[in-house]
Amino acid sequence: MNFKTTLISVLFITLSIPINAQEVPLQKTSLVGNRIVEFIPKGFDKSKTPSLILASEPKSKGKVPLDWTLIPEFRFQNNKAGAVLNLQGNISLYGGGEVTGPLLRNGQSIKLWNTDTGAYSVEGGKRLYQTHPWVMGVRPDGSAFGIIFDSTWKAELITNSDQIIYNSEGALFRVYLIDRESPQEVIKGLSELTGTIKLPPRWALGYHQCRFSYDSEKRVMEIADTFREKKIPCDVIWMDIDYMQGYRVFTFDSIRFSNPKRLNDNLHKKGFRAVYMIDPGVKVDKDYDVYQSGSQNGVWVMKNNGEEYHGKVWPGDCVFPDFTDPKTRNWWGGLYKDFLNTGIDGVWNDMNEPAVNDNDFPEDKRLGTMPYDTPHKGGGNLPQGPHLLYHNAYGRLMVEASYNGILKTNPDKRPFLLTRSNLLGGQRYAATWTGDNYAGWDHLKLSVPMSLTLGLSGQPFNGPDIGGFLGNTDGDLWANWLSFGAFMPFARGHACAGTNDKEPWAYGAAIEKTSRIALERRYRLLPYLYTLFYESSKTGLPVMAPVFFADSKNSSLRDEEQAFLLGENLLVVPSFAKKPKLPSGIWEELNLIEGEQNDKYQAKLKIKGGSIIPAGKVIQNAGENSFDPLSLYVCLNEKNTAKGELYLDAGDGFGFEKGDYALVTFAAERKNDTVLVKVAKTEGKRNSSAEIQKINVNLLLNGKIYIGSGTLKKGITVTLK
Ligand code: NBV
Repeated sequence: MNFKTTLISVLFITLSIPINAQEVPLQKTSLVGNRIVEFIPKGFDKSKTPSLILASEPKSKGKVPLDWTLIPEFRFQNNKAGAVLNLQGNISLYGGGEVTGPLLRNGQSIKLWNTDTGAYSVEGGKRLYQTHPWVMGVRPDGSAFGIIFDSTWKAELITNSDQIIYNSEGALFRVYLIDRESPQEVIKGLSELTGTIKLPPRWALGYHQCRFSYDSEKRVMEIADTFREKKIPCDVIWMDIDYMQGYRVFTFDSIRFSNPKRLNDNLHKKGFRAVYMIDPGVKVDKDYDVYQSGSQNGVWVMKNNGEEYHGKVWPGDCVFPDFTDPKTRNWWGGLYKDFLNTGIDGVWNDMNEPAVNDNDFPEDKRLGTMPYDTPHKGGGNLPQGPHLLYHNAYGRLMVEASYNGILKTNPDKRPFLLTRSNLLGGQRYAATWTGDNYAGWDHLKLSVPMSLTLGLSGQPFNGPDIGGFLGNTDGDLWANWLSFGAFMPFARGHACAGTNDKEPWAYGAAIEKTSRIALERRYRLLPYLYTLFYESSKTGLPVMAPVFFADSKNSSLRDEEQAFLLGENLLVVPSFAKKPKLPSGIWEELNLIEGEQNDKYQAKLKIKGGSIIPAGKVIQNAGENSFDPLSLYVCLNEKNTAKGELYLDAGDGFGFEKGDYALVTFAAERKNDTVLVKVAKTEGKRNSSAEIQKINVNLLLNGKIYIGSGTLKKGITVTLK
C-alpha cells in the first residue's frame, strides 16, 4: 500500500467511525433461535426504528450460550446510530444484497439508499436499488456467522477484513447474530428470521422475454408467434410501460392495447403467460379514477405543510401512495382486481425506490427521490416517520401491498411479482432482477457475483437483464450471456427502448441456434430447478450458489465468481470463465442437448459424484408434460452410491400445502457391474407413478454414459458394460 492509499483509507475509516462517537452499552441480549442472538442497545426505541426486515418478532429462548464470542458494539453521535463487529482471524465476507464488485466483500463499502442507477453509475456502483444490511463471514475452518443490522434508516455498510461497520443516519437499532457450523446453516438462520420465498408457479421458472417498447398488441403477438414458429422455449411475455394510457398505472392504451383480455387470451392459447408493469407514481389528473380514488381515501404521501407531495416520473407530475399506512396498502391491493381480471398472470413493480426525476434537491442532486424530511403516516405496527427512515422500505412495503392484492384477487393462484427495489426480508413478497445493466462484457461478468450475492442475502429468485438492458447488444455478447444466464434462477431477456432487437433470433441463424440450445437445456432441467425452488421455499438456501458451498473448508474456492452451483449437485462453468477454481472430487460432464458440445458458447455443466439429477424432455413451455419420460442423470461417488430428489405438484395453486405434492427421493447403488436406481422414499399424497410412466437413466462414469430404463415402482437397472 502506498502513502496515498494509506492516507485515503485512514481518512475513510476516520469518517466512518467518528472517534468521539459515544459508545452505547447493551441493554439486553437473548437467544432467539438456534445459535441466533439478539442484541438490543440501551436507548433502543421501536417507535424510532421499527423492524421491517424480520418476518415476525423474535421470542427469547433463553440465555446467550457460554461459548458465544460475537458481540457488536453500538455507537451514537449527533442522533446517528452505528454498530461495529470486530473480526478475529482471516474471515471471508459476503452479502450486502444487491451489490456491484466482487463476490468476496472484504474491503468493500456500500451505501444503503435505494436508487435508480442506470448502468450502476451512481456513486461508482456503491448505491443500488435495494437495501440488505446483512453480512456473512466464513472462517478458515468453514464455520460461519451472519449479522443483520435491523434498520431501514439511510446508512452505509463497510466490510473491512477486521471489522464490519454499519453507520446509519437514524436512531438505535437491534442487531442479530447467527453463528453456525457452515455458511449453509447461517443462510438457513437468516431465513428463520426474515422468511423465505413462496413457492413460485412453475411457469415463472421458464424463460421470460421482455422489452421496453413492445408497444402494441400486434408486436407482442409477433414476438410470441416467433418463439413458437422457431421452436425456442418461452413461457412469459412482458408488458413494460408501453401498454398504459399516457403512463397511467392500471390503465390500457385505447389504441395500441385496446383489448387486453383478447391479448392475454391469445397469449394463453399459445402457452404463454403475461406479466404487466405497475409503477408507484400515480399521475396527478383529476379525471383519472386512480388519482380520484386515492385522493378520496387519503392515501398519498403528504408534505409537512399538508399538501400532496408531487414528483416527476413517466406520466409527468405524480403523487405517491404512502405504503407505510395499512389502509393505503389495502387500497392499493384492491386496484389489482379489475386489472388482473383481464387475464394478467403476473405483475412487475418498477421505479419503487421510489425514483423521482426532479433532481432539484440542494443537498444532493443525485438523490433521485423525495426529500428526506417528507413525512410518512405509518399505522398498524409502524410509527409515523420521515422519508429518511422509510425510503429503503418503500419498495418492500409496496410489494407487500401488491402481493396481498394479487393473492386476494386470485386466491387459487400463486402470485408472481417482480420488484426492482426491495429490502432484506422482502423475498417473502417478490422476486427481483438487478435493474438497468448495460450491454457490455463487464456487466455480463458482474451478473454472476451480483446474483450470487443476492442469493447469499436471502433472495434466491433473481437474475440480470440477460443481454444487457442499456446500449446495443451484439450476437457474441448475447450468446455468451444467455448460455449461462439460462441457468440463473430468474431468466429474462430484456432491452431498453431505442436499442437493437434482442430476441434470441435477432442475431442471425447461428446465434439463434445457440439460443435455442441454451434454453432447451434450461427446460430439460426444469424438474431439477423446480425441486430447488421448493427446497429454497422451505430452507432459504440459494438456488444459485457460490462454488465454495461445495467445500466451505477449502479457502481457495472462496473468491470464485465465474462458475457457480445450481443447487448442490450441478456446477455451471460459463464459456467466458478463465481458470475457474472448481471443487475437487468427482464431477462428470453433463450433456443434455444434441449439438451443445460443438457450440463454443454453451456453459459446461458438471454433475457431482453421489448425486442424481432429475430432468424432463424438451418442452416449449412449463405447462407441457415434462415427464414423458423422466430422465435421471446419475453420478456415483467413491462409495458407489448416489442420491437425488424430485419435487412435483400441480405447478400452480396451493394444493401442495394440503399434501397434493410428491417429493421423491431416488437412490442408486452399484454392485459389481450393475447399478440399481430406485425410489428410496416418497413424501406427499400425489400419485407420482401416474404422472411418471417411464424413466430413463443415464449413468455417467469416467466420461462414459450407460443407459437403462424402467418405472418408479420397479426401479431401473443399468449394466456397466
Ligand atoms: O419501464 C421502463 C424501464 C424498464 O424497462 C426497466 O427495466 C426499469 O429498470 N424502467 C426502468 C424505467 C426507466 C428506463 C430508462
